[in-house]
Amino acid sequence: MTDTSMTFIQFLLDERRRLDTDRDLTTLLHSVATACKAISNALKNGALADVLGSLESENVQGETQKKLDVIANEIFLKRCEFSGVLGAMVSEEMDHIYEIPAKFPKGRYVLLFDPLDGSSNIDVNVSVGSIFSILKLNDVPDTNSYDQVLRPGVEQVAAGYALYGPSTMLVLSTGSGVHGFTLDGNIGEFRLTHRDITIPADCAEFAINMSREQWWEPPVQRYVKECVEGEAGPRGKYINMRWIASMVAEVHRVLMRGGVFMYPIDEKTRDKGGRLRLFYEANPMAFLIEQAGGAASTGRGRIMEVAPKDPHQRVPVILGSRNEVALIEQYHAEHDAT
Ligand code: AFP
Repeated sequence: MTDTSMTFIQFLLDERRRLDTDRDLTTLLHSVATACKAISNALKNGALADVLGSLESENVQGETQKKLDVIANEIFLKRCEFSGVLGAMVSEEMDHIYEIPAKFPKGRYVLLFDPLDGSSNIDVNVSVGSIFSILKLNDVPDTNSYDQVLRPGVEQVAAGYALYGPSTMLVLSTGSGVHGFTLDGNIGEFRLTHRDITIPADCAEFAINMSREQWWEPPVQRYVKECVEGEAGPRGKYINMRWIASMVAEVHRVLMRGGVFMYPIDEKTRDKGGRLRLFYEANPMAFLIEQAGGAASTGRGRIMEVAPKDPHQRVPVILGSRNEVALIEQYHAEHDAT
């Protein structure tokens, strides 16, 4: 059987044999993949299934919820609680830690997830995704508080995302490289299509929401200005720009062809600590990017070393080709030294 025909569960079983990964992790990842397949199915009918549009409700972030935000969250909860290996779940869409129902066995794993990231793109039919991060605790956690799950990103044992784009892909790392799987509609399974994804150390593409330029810190303004100056500027080369407003799609592009994605702190987000959430956006993406040979920084330090104080806390995000991230960190250090 060649790699390209290997299904997701066959890949997991192969990793378990080769790397002695935990049987319970295999079970959990299979449940996550099933949830992503179900979400992909819920998305594809769009307006035909009357699942577009917003609800009256807001999530813990104070953001208006799309119908599909709630649908995707429910799918993750139902598909993953059944695995019998989870002690708790934390979701972008819920303000409380999710207690696994008593009818299911519990385990030491904790699943952190953003069930549908980029959901403001749903109604205009632009790619969205699901992001997940997995921690393994020493004991089944007490879900009366978040205390036991407030662990830094360096303690993740696995992370990944599903990208609901022209094709549906699942990208995963369990700490031994980054691998991509494409959903085969003929058999309803993810199949290995991208083994050992690696990011070029240099790039000529950046992604940032340019409309926020006036609020950025000086080192970010300096970096972006030099990118825009292109051949005539200090970079001496044309540097392209992209902005999809869907983190999963941006990170996937960076994994596929290099580049840097930035959602830095700015005057408007400073009081919240940034825009993107540490637990279920920044940390899992940082895990993948580092596993693929890239770098993931707040601008002043490694994202995965940020000590979490709240499960919904936000953090500045600068990730991608490692030499580019290093340059941006250098600009922050030079600015802070003045
Ligand atoms: P939504 O889930 O509210 O669409 O936010 C998506 C996101 O968290 C991330 O996926 C994007 O990179 C970023 O926000 C887009 O931010 P802008 O709205 O400033 O473009």
